[in-house]
Amino acid sequence: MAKKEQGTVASLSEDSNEKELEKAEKIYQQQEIDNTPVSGDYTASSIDVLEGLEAVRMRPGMYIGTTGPKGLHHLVWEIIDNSVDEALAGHCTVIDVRVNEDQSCTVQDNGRGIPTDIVAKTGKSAIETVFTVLHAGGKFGGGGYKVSGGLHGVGASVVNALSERLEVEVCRDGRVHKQVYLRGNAEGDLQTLGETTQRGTKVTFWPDDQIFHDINEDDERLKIIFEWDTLATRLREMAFLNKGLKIVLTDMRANKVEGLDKSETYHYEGGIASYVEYLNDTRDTLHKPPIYFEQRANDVTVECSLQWTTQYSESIYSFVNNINTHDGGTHETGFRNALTRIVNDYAKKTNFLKDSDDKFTGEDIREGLTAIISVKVPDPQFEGQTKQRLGNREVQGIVQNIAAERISDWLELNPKPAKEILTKILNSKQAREAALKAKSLVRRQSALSGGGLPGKLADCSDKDPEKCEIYLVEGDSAGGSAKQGRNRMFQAILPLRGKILNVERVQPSRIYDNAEVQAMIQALGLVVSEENEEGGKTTGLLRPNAQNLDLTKLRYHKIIIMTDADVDGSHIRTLLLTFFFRYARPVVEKGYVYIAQPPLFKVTKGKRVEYCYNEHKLEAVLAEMGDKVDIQRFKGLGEMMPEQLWQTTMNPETRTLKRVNVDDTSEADHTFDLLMGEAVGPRREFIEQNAHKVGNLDV
Ligand code: 28G
Repeated sequence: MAKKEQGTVASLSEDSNEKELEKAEKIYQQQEIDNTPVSGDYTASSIDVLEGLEAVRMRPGMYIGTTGPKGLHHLVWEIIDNSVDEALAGHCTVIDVRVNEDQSCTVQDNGRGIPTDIVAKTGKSAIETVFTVLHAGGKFGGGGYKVSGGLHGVGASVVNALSERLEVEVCRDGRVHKQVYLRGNAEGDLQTLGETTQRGTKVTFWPDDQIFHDINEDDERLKIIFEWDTLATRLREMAFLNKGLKIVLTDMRANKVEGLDKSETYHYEGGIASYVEYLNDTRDTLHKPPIYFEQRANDVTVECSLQWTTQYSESIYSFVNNINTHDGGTHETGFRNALTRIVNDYAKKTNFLKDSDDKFTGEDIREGLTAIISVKVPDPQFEGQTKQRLGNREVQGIVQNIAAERISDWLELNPKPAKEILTKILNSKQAREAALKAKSLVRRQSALSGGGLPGKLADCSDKDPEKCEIYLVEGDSAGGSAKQGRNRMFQAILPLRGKILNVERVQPSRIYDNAEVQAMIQALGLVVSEENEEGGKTTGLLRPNAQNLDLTKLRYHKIIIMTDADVDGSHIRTLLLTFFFRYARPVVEKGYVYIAQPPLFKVTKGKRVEYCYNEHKLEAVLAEMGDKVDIQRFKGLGEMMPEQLWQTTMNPETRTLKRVNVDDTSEADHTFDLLMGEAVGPRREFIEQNAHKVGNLDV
């Protein structure tokens, strides 16, 4: 069997139910495989020869990232961006998005319609220019914001190049105009079809199978199709970020299969304040409605909304020109600085903090806070490895000034909720101080008992984190087999006893009280670096959603969760994933967390032995081997011999690992609240709504 470590999907399960939830599974998005076609004789000199859209078909990855699922959906985002630009210009109020039965996609807006007159530079109509001339990187005709990919608002030609067929219909000046393209080339001239009283643009495209495909476990080529949840999440977000804009999503495929009208409308007059309400809908809030303000300064529009909850995690999401800036940047820094300063000033002024007291730290203040920061910047500079951090220096001061003034105003005008908020903040300050004391106590104790590693860890001999892996194993008996079966050079084993703490329901400082969590923190080397008062570095406490984990202290770059393939096993896996997502998210984001895939069946015929990892594979093997075979079903890891466990699940040459990866943090945040949090009603509802999808899950 080939070595397979490309990730697939991890799943979560509900407490006492054998129900795997597809939506929860979406938290851990499939790791993208970049199967961009490689053209053998593509050399520097041939770049000059490449004309127009051929370049896009030759190197699709350069324009849309990947030719996997992400790239396919990127086509929709590019087309929608043009409609959103038309909305931002004040001419479009409704965008209709449809996935059709034949796996094509239609986007329609009620904007002005793309002009039909000839553009001097190209000698073609504006419509044909938009769809056949590549405008990568720059702004075109004053329309469209430039964003991280450099394509935003000018990507229609890229979509056209990567579509087997694309049809555009424009209603403008009382007439309907239509043109069809095949793989980027106009099939004929722009036609005038007839008269209309409507205005707007409608585009249908059929993604090219020659470009887009995926690969499954058996290395078979698969067609990629549009996914409802991916489209719904992004379109909902778009509607939140552009208040008043109405976006309708309809899945015609579902309509055919189930006879249902699968359609959702996203339309929020409250904009990002509605977004905060949506994110907090399962949390208890300290005040209603969320704080909201919008203000413009020097061509930069700043929009913020914030609301405190009784939770412990901090959920701050920032956007620039409707694009999520996962790594923050100057706008987020400006917001954080303003918040810390203004809350401390107000606490002093109202005598909540005495002059002799230590100030609140930013983290004290942000505990339980949900906030959205959305800025519109004419010429954004994106920095960092993934270009997801805003770099424009001038934006920091602008956001800082606006946020300071408006948050301060709100506190002055709302003394009652302000007091609730300060009480909560004081509480987190005190919990932090108490936990720090307790932690240094624990550290002193463990130093006395010798070394910082937990006793039940069977460590590996190599010390290079890049080469090392740790198996987090459910139960002592499986832990024993794993210890005997492993390669002790680079594989460490940490057996975990019983249920892991549900970190979603305890105060952050209490996670250190739990023995299993404590063992994991020590074994993995989960360390937080904080700046102290003197500007030096000290070790801090793990905090939910904190980004300051010191990854250089991490002892293994493969953290492999190995649990039984049953209800308890999947519950333990969920609890572990919750811990990593909340308290060590950078580790998940780096792609260091994996899920082991132990076999479910062993099929023996004479001397031949086959291990099967799912029912589908079992059927295939049985069909191939014919009758009178012996089938053994493994009920748990503990049933396997050490050698068997090594061969099927731990040997890098033969095992399959699933890599866990988080694509959409805000949606994952929301889903974890739902699944692991305190609100029972919404959780039940969520499970009921998603239970029917259980059949097609990959457990
Ligand atoms: C439905 C799917 C995607 C669009 C417009 C509207 C205009 C436009 C689009 O102009 C740039 C600028 C002038 C030629 C602009 C209409 C000004 C006046 C527009 C879309 C190039 C293109 N009237 N709506 N492009 N022009 N919707 N939706 O693509 O010089 S693209």
